[in-house]
Amino acid sequence: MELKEAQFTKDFINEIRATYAVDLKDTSPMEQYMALGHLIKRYNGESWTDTSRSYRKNDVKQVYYFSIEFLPGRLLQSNLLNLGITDVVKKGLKNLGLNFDKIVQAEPDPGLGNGGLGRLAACYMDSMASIGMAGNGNGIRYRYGLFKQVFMNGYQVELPDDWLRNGNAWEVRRENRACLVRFGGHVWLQEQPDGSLKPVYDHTDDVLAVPYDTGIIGYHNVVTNTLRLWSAELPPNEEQTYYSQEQRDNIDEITKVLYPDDSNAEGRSLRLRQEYFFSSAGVQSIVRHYAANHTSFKHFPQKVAIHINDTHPTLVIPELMRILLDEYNCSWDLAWQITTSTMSYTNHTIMQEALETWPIGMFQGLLPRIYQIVEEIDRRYRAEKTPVFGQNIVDRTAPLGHGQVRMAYLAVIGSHSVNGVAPLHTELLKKDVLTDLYRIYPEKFNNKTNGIADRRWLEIANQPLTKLIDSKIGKKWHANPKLLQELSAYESDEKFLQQLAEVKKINKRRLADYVQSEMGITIRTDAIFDVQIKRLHAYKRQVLHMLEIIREYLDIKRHPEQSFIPHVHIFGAKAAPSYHYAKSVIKVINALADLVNNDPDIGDKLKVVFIPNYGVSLGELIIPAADISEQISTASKEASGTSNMKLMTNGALSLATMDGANIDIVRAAGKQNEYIFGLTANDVYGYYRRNDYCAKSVYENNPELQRVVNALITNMIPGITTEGHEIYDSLLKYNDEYFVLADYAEYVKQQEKIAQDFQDTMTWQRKSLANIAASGTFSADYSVARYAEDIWQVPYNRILK
Ligand code: 26M
Repeated sequence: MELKEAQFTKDFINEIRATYAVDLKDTSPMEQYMALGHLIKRYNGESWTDTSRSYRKNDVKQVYYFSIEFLPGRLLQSNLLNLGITDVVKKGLKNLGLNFDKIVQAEPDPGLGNGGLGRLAACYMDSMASIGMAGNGNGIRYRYGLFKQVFMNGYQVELPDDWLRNGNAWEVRRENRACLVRFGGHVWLQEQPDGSLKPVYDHTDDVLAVPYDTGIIGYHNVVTNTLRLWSAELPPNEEQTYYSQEQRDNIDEITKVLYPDDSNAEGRSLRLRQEYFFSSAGVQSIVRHYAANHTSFKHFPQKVAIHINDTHPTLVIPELMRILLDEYNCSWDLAWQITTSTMSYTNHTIMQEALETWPIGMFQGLLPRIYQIVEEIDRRYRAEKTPVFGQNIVDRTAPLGHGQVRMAYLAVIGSHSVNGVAPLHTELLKKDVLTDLYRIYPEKFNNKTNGIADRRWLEIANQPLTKLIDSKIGKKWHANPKLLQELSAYESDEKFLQQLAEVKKINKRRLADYVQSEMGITIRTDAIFDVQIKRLHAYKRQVLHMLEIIREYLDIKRHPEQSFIPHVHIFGAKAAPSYHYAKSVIKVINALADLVNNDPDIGDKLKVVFIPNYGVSLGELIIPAADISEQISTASKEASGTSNMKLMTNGALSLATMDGANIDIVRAAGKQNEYIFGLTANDVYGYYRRNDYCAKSVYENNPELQRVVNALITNMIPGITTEGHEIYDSLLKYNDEYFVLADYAEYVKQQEKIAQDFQDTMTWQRKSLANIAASGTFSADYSVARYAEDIWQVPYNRILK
C-alpha cells in the first residue's frame, strides 16, 4: 500500500490520543504496539473487504483449512512487510523518538499450537494469501495458549500463557456470525408428513460459537484472507434459561486452553468437545455462506474445499453430512458424494500412540446425532467393501471397531485425498500405518512435502542475511524463493563467503547477548553453535545430543592439553506436562549444563544452553545464529520436520538422519553439504521384522560409549539420581526403543568431522551457501500451490513452478 511518512505520523499520534488519552511520551511500548496494530488493521480494512467482496462477486472457490492449532507468531512485522510499509513506519516511529524493536517485542506471541502441526498451518495461511488464493483458516481461539515454560532447579515448570491480557489488536469479534453447537441430550428420528425422517433433539447442551476473525495479509498483492477462530460462550438467553455455575463452567472450558500434548491422543472428552465445537461451527458458517449465494448444493464441491489438518477436525465429515441430510433434505448418496468430494486430509504422524480413537460410549453420549451418521458411514462402508476386499481387511479399516471410533480411518474414507508431508512419510503411510486403506483406495494417496514461510524465517528473522542476498541477486526471490538458487554463482567468491561469515557472526552476537542477559551465561561467538530446537520427544532423540555433550566434556577433562574447537550446544524444547520421561531429559540436560558451564577446567571451550520457553519468537532469534541444525530423529519417525528447512534457509548445515524431509534437504543441497549418519528407515524396519536389536551388545562393544552412558548413573552429573537412571534404563534395560546407541558411533564421527571442517571458514561458508541457495524449494508458497492444483482445484495468481 501507499503510505507517506507524514500521514503515518499524524495517524499514529491520533490513534494514541484517541485510545489512551495521554501524550506519546507517557505511553508504554505495549500501548504503542496496540495503537500501531489498530492503525494497521484500519489501513488494511479496505483491502480485506475488497478481497471478500471479489471472492463473492466472482464466486471463487474457497479453501477452508481446518486445524485445531494455528501458531502464527507475532504479526506486526509480517503485516508491515506484506503491506510494503516497513520502512515508512520504522522511520516515522524513529522520528517520534520511539524504539521499533521494543514495540515489536511488546506484541504477545500467540501460542495457539504445540509445534510443527500448528506452525505449518500458520505458514500455509501466509502463503495462501501471498500466492493470491482464496484460503481461509478455521480453528479455536484458546483463552490460554501453550504454557509458558520456566525452569526451577532445572525442572520444567508450566505457567499459564495469558496472551489476551491486553486484548488482541488484530482480531475482529463477529457476534452476528455466531452459530449454535449442540452437545449431548437425546435424539430420535421422527417421521415427517412427507415420509422423511427428521431428527428431534431433547435436553441438549447448546453452546454459542462466536467467531473472531484475523486478516491474513498477502505479500505485496492486496489480498487479505481470513483466519477464523471460534470462542465458546453462553447461548443467547431468550427464554431466560437458567444456567448453573457448572453449566457455565462446562461451556467456558471448551475454548479455555490448548491441550499441551502433541504425541499422545489421550482420549479426554473435553478434547472431543473441542474438536466437534470448531468443526461444527466452521462447517455451519461455510454452509450458511454458500447457501446465501447459491440455490442448489449439487455444485458445492466446485465452490468449497475443506481441508482436515491431521485427524482432529475429522468430524467435519459427519457434520457436513448432518447438515445436508437434516437441514437441506439431501439424499444420503448425494450428501456423501458432496462430502467426499469436498474433504481432503493430511496425516502428520506415523506414531501409533498419536492416532486418535474415541470410545464409542463417550462419543455417542456427547454427539448422539453425529454418532448415528458415523454408524451409517460404517455400515455402508462394510456393505460396499466386504464383497470386494473380504471381511478381515474391512474389519481392520472400518470407522468403528474394537469399541472405538477410529478418526484416521473415518478421515480417509470420507475424503477424496489423503496426503503425507514428505516423500518417505507418504511411502510409510502406504506401506505401514494406513496400508490396508491404501489397498482399498490407492487413488486417494499422494505426497505434499511441507514448506515454510521464508519471508518470516529469512526476511524478517534474518535481516543482515537478507540485505546481503539482495545486494547480489536483487529482491525477486522474495516473491519467488527458488530464485535463491542464483546465489550458487557466488560459491567461489571469497569476498562474498567472508561476508556470509560476518552475517552469521552478527546473528550469533545477537543470540549471545540474549543468553547473557536472560540466563547469565557467556558464550563465545567463534564457537560452533550446535542447535536442536523442537518439542521434547524420545523419538527426536535429544538424548543422543546429550550423550555427545558428555563425550566432549569427558574428552576435555581427560586431555586438557589438547586443542578443542569451542562448542555451544543450544536447546529449545517444551515437554508435554504429562510426559515424565521427556521432563527427565530436560532435567538431565540442565544439570549437565550446570556442571559443564561452571567447570573451570572447561572454561569457554564448551557451553550448554537450554533456552527456556522455546516458541516462534525465540525461533526467530536462534535460527539465524545456528551453524549446525540437529535433525536426529530415529529414521522413519519424523513425518517431515520443518525446523530443518528454517535452519537450512538461514545457512545452517544439517547433522541429520535420513528421515522425513531431511532426505529431501540432502537431495536439494547435496550430500557433501550436510552431515548424514545413522540407520535408514529400512534398517529400522529390518530390526522390527527380525526383532534382533540388542542395545546392550552395542554398549558392551564400545568402551567410549560405556563411559559416556555410565556418566548418567555415577554421580558425575550432580543432582540427577533418578532422572539419570531413567534414561540409562530406557537405553539398556528397555532395549533403547529409538536406537540411540545404534546410531551413536556414526553420530560422533560426524560431530568430529564438523569440528574439523568448521576450522576452514571458506569451505564451511561454501556449504552454508549451498544450503541457502537450495532452500527456496521448501517455501510454503510452492507447497500450497501444489495443494491448490492437485487436491483443492482452486486458482491462484502468482506463477509458481
Ligand atoms: C492429539 C490429541 C490430543 C491432544 C493433542 C493432540 C495432538 C496435537 C498436536 C497431536 C499431534 C499434534 O501435532 C503433531 C505434529 O506437530 N506433527 C508434526 O507435524 C509437522 C508438520 O507436518 C511435521 O513436520 C512433524 O514431523 C510432525 O511431527
